[in-house]
Amino acid sequence: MKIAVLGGDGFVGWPTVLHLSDLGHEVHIIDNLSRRWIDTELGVQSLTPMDSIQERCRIWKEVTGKTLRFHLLDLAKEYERLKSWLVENKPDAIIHFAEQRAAPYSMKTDRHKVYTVNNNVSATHNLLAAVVESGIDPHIVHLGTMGVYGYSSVGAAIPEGYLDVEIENLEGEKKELEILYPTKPGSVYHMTKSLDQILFQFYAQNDGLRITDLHQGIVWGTHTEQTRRDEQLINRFDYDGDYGTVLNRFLIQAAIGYPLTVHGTGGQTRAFIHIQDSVRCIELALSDAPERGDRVKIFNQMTETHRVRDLAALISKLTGAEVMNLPNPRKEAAENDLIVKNEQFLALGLNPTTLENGLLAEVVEVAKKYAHRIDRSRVPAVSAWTKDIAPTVNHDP
Ligand code: USQ
Repeated sequence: MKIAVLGGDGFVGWPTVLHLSDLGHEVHIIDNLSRRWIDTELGVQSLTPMDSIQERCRIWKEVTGKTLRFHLLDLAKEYERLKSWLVENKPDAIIHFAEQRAAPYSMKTDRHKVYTVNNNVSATHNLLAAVVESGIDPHIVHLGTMGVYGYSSVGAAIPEGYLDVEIENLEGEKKELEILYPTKPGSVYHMTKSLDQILFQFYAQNDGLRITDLHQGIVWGTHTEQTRRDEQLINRFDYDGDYGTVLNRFLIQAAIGYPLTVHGTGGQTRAFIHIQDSVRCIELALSDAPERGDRVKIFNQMTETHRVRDLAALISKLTGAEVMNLPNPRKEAAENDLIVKNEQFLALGLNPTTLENGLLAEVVEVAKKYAHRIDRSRVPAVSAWTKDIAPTVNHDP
């Protein structure tokens, strides 16, 4: 297939590009390199040293003989260029990762909220409008988030996107209705992914676009089979308070002797997936495209759930790291349960990589190798969800 990977320079985008290219697909990366600009804005860098995207593509060609094409294009701002690109290139599939993906970054200031909404919602809508206008029929696969569901503990499993409900009509008769699972986003970032769902629903129903939305959990790990092949193919790896995600942060903190930064009681339960499974799920989703006229296909892209304090305890046991309970900079339930259905990917053949010591240790090793690149003062999470929440102070012991 000819596949366009929008956001192909990012943390999940890059390993996906390599995975799909390795499978023999013709892969085009479309990216505005905004994630690299945000590094500059925040004054932090990936733990791992990353080459330019052009250099990464050159190395991949050297290692495998396979060509990756890179197109510098801003999806949210360059609508006409996007449309022309689609008309000229007619991709069979489009993987859409091109959104600002950090919840803390989206809550930093009003400017960051506005940027996240403008960027994410425009990127998605521009893509959908351009696909309709260009008359092509690609399978659009979007990377959404488990966070659209919210984390209220109702004691029931979260279904894959849709909920069957029963309502009573005016005659008092019971009627069945299938609805999108009600969204309850916990940040402006998660809110944009909730808005994306409505855009997808409309364009699937109105224009017959073929769309798959992947509700992904928190990704952990860094290497995939392909990024391991050459030092210069290495994936980016975030440790800072805005972009670093919880499990990877704990592993990096353990590697540099920084106490594990548990927010509040650590009673938050979240869904997780290893980066290797993440790229495999994209492959599986591509193999199971919806037909024109189908509703949006929604998968829960996660393999296991864990409570934050249990993860901290596990890593502490593994590495001897200290655990530190901090005031939570976020507005979120202090404790929640989470049960998630993920049968669709299992039925398609996903063999989950679960949290096992070997892979956890591998991340600690990577972090130790590049520890000299870490600025410890950037480890605390300082973006507060509301003005009355005091930002977490620098607690470096
Ligand atoms: N947390 C800590 N300590 C830390 C960092 C986080 O206790 O040092 C807690 C947070 O308060 C939160 C939980 O860990 O309760 C998860 O935080 P996170 O930063 O790992 O994940 P989140 O902000 O939800 O966002 C990440 C990705 C996002 C993706 C989402 C999937 O950045 O792109 O959509 O995970 S999900 O969480 O399932 O919505």
